[in-house]
Amino acid sequence: MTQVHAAFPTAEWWRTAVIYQVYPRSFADSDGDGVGDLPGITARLDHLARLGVDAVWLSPFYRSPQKDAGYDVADYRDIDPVFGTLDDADAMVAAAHERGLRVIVDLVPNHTSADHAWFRAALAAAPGSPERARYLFRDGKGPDGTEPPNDWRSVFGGPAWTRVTEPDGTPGQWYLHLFDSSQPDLDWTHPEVRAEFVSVLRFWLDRGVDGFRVDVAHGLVKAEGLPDWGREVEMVGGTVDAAGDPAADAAAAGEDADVVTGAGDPGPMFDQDGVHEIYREWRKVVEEYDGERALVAEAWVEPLSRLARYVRPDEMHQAFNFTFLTTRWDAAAYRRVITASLRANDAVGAPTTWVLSNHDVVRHPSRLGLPDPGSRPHGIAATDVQPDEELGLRRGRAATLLMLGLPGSAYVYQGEELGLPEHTTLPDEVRTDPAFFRTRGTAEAEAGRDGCRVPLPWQADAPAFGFSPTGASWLPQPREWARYAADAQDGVEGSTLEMYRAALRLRRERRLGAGGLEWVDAQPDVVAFRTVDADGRGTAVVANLGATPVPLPAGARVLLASGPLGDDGTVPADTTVWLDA
Ligand code: TEU
Repeated sequence: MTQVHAAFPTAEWWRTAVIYQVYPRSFADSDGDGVGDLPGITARLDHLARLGVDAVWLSPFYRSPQKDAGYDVADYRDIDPVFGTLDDADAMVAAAHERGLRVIVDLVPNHTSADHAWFRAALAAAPGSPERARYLFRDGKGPDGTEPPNDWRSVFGGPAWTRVTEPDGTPGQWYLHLFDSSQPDLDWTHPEVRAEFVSVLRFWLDRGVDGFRVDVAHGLVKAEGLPDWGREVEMVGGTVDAAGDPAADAAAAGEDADVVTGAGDPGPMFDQDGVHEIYREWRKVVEEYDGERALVAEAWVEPLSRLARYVRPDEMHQAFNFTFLTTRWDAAAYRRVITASLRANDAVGAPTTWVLSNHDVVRHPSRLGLPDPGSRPHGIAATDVQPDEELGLRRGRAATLLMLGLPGSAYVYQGEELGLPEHTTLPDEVRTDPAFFRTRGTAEAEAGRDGCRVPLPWQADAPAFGFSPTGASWLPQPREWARYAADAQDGVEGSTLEMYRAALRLRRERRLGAGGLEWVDAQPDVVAFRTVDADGRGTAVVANLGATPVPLPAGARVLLASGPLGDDGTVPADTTVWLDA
């Protein structure tokens, strides 16, 4: 046995928390307009308390034209009418706290919406004006400025620059947007931008939120002079160069290059050293408040040792582990990513986080049901190869028990506790993701992220499966989802919902989040580790990622399994068990 991570006795909540991601549009709709809202969330908080999570993170609910589902914020201090009011937000936070659930809100500092008062003022003002200085306006290249200022591409496809028409009607300057053209990037060298976000942090801290998930945390600062890059940017799974050789990037990326899923050079737009200064300032702000408020980095940064720079003692508290999320269904790959994650975070005294699904990626049961299990397409359309739903669910449950047994903090994306698959046959007419529109008809065409954002099924027999009182739903739910409905799984032995509840209960009772981790010798296709709490109580996790059953250790007492075990006391293929050990 090799110990790679030591147990610790007591800890701040964010070191071990299981955090549930609510995607407000799609969680629960109280007023029947087909879009989820804050009163809907409040009314369903008992589901989360009963599930046994520690905290809730909500994707953006701020005032927004919803061009990127709320990640385009027009007013950081108000709620979009589609989601409710500030009073509804206060009521939701209070109701969560009454149930012992902490609340993390989403902060989107890299860009505003084009509808934000600052950007409207910038458009109305002249080149070189103070109003434009808060964003990244530049003159175009070429004799008439008809070429973009540099060669950067948007993460959602197409150029990262859009040309404006000046107030006098002439073709004018260009502004930078790493995402949609409706999401102009702020200039974080500007003191007003910095001051504004500290003020926004305080606004929500004063209202009692427990922390912030920081969107595109690696993007705020750009390299001086905005130099050309000569490459495409693809945030998830790192960067892919023109020659398409991610392996070469990985080899160059440092000591844990073997677990890098493809990144190397982050380019002049990401992971610049200057971002860390911003988070040091924010850390000081949140520490002025009581109650261990936390900052979580959404930073697609690799290798893991580089990501760990965001969670140094005076910066953020957690960073999403996307290297784990993008790991293929392969035991050796899981062993490597787990070891590298724990080592990198232990080196800076931060907890490791674990995540399999969120609102940007194909749901993990569907990814694991693909011919290349665990690969990560940018959405799945009806014309694409379809995942094997049954196999995917089996592996998805096994992956979940593997994840929830690990020390540190884990994220659960709404609906994964129901075993929900991706909606893989949405018609193009209902899609809303800007990545779909910006890549449409190109060689890089993406179905986009709508398929993981379909409203939740609560009741098998109700209109819209109980998502809304009227049966309205902003995206259609597959008819087969009746069998995934929460009420169809409640109290049903072996259901995915009951598996999540049992896992979270055991995780809490056995303090798995604060446990150490030692690898147990096992067959090549098996991930097996043991964790021991501060009182010496051990739990073993055995995940069989191979094709043949493996025997349980002699005398093992099974606590929980992701699927039926063999009559002969074996762990079948694509199954994880937790053992008292
Ligand atoms: O995501 C940043 C990001 O990396 C994703 O855009 C990712 O590259 C993309 O989903 C590829 O599949 C954050 C938010 O999570 C996302 O929802 C927003 O669209 C984006 O920022 C812009 O705010």
